[in-house]
Amino acid sequence: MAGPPVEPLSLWYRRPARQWVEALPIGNGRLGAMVFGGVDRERLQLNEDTLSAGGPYAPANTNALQYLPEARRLIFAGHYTEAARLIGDHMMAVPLREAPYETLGDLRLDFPAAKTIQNYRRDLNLDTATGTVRYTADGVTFEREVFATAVDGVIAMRLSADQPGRVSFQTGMPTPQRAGVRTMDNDTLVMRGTNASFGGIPGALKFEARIRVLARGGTVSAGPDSLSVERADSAILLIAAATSYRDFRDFGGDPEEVVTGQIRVASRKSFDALRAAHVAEHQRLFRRVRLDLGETEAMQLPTDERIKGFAVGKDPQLAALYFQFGRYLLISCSRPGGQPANLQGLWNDSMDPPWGCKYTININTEMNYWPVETCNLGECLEPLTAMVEDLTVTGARTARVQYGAGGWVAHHNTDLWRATAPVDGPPYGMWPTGGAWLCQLLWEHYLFGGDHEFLERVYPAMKGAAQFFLDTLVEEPSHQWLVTCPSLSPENSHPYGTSVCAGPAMDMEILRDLFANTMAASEILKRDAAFRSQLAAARERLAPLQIGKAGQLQEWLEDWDLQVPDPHHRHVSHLYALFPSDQIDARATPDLAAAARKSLELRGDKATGWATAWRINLWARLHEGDHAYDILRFLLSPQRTYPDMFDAHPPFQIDGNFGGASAIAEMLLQSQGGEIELLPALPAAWPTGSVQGLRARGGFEVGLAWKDGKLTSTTIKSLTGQPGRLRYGDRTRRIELKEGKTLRWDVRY
Ligand code: FUC
Repeated sequence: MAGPPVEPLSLWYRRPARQWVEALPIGNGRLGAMVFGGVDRERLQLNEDTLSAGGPYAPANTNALQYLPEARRLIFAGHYTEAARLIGDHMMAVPLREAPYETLGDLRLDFPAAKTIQNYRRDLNLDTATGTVRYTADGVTFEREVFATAVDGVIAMRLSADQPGRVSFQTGMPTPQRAGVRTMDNDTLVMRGTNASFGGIPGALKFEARIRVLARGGTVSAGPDSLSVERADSAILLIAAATSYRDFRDFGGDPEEVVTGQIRVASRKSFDALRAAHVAEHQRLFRRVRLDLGETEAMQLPTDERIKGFAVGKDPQLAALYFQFGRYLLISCSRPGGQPANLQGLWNDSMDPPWGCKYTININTEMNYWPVETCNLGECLEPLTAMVEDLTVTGARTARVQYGAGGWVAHHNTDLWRATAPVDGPPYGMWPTGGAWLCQLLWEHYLFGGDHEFLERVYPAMKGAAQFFLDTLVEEPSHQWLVTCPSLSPENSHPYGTSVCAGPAMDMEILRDLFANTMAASEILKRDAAFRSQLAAARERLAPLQIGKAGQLQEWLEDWDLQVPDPHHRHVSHLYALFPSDQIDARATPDLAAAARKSLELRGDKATGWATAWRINLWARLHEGDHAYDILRFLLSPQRTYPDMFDAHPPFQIDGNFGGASAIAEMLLQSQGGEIELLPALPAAWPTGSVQGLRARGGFEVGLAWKDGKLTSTTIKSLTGQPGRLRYGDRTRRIELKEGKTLRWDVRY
């Protein structure tokens, strides 16, 4: 029986994947594959990140504006279901759904049948971002290595054997797309197709995938749509794919030119050279953070068995593996030039995936990017930044058409075509604060890195988002607070038959951040003083955080929390103020922190994958390490983690992986509210350990070591030369380091 791989940061199994959530993901930010590792048949399920349905479209509802005053009147009069009906009839996007993201198809390799299989193992090495399948069939040991390289743009796979002339297989490329497959030049498979339509929007994209087989020894022969390799010593497969998508307005790219170019360049390099460049690029990002939570015997077991045992056993390294898997996934699905991580990152085997496998921006997309700064992967934010820039264009139209407002707005979802109008139905879609929340991630990137040019770049997006709300906030009748209306507290029904309402706490919290951040940015950039005062005045008048009669943080303007139809609802939107924001802080605002805690208790610990991950981040912010860990045990159980470590909503949704990685970082280091707090929520389950390379606001890189639950040493490197303050328990220490300088702090007891 095969034992574990040498590299402990590996996922590994003693069986091929039987279902998709057992297969292992690889990706170069744009092109991805799920590797099944079969013995008779290898399956690589392929994705290209611009292969969505449809083409450019403008879904804003041109009738909506005339109904806006009536919708507001009904809401303020307490006629919520009537308001929801009116909104559903007249104010939703056309079409009502957005463009789904779709699979490209599969690469199949069929191998000659074998009688006996021994020592089977497949693994995914997170440190080299390489998948390996190894087994002995009838006495011959076969090996497949596969990776997706961001350097050369292709997926490369090598098939080899320990005896000459034993590598034989036949290829196939099945796909549910409208596409044809043919062979070329006796060594290449070409798939050409056009994307699907959706909701009356015709498919506008062309796409092409190419697979070139380079065999050493043996023969390669071509049939009409498949290649056969017979008795080779080894073979290399190079896989490229592209669509004609250039941006949300332009689908005139030439996919053939892209893929032929990539295959041509990659064919001239050896497999080892491709791999060396790939590994170096991956490790440039991946190796920035090291986490050691201790090692136990459980590490000898395959990953799926460890997931089954995590909740009950002692396996701290599995939490470290989960953390690093989150970082691995972000590097693999969100690189400059590609699309942002969607609901499944990059990996989807369906033409009709859950929630369209696109961008749900009322939590899920933001959660995907929670680990980006703390876990030292700032570059991976770039696709999201670029998407927000697109949304300022499409969202300006939605603001004008549906609200008669300036600036830009994005509701709860978007897609490849950057749709911004309210979709799916009033209780989900009628929420204008999605774009504003995305802007918070851009500001955080500035806080963590101090990149002035970046702030220059994103300031117009922040300003435009704020402008929309200056133009659309309205006075609510009881206190004359400024509120959003119509809106909702994401997807949670209040006691009056719908979620549609005015001024939910989350909106107020997001806008307090958006306005404060935009004001701060305008000051740093020395511009828009008059606009800044407008924001300050409006911010003062936003509805405040309120504590309800159960001592909970109120989710709505009214104290409805105890009368809701679903008291354990997955969304904990009003707790945005505690995490990811810092408006509620365990030390600075203890009363509000107690209220947030009460709300968390009322909601309960167990929820869908992402909602479970959010709860862990929140408990970490309350400095409750053991409680956070307790919920992590649930997240890392088969109920919320598939055998391949993908998060189970269920079904698979990648946000839980990213939220979980973020939560582990929050347990070890926090930097909101002007202090860098060391081990703020360390659970008893991790008494001894160390971490290097976590990032803190103010431009710091932090290393920590602890023993018997106590911090022993800290190294802190300043990347920007800004001053800061360290905290460990009650001890604090001011730091002033020049840019690039490191300080070591050994705590004495
Ligand atoms: C939101 C959540 C669901 C799901 C979907 C993609 O609507 O409420 O749980 O995650 O996004």
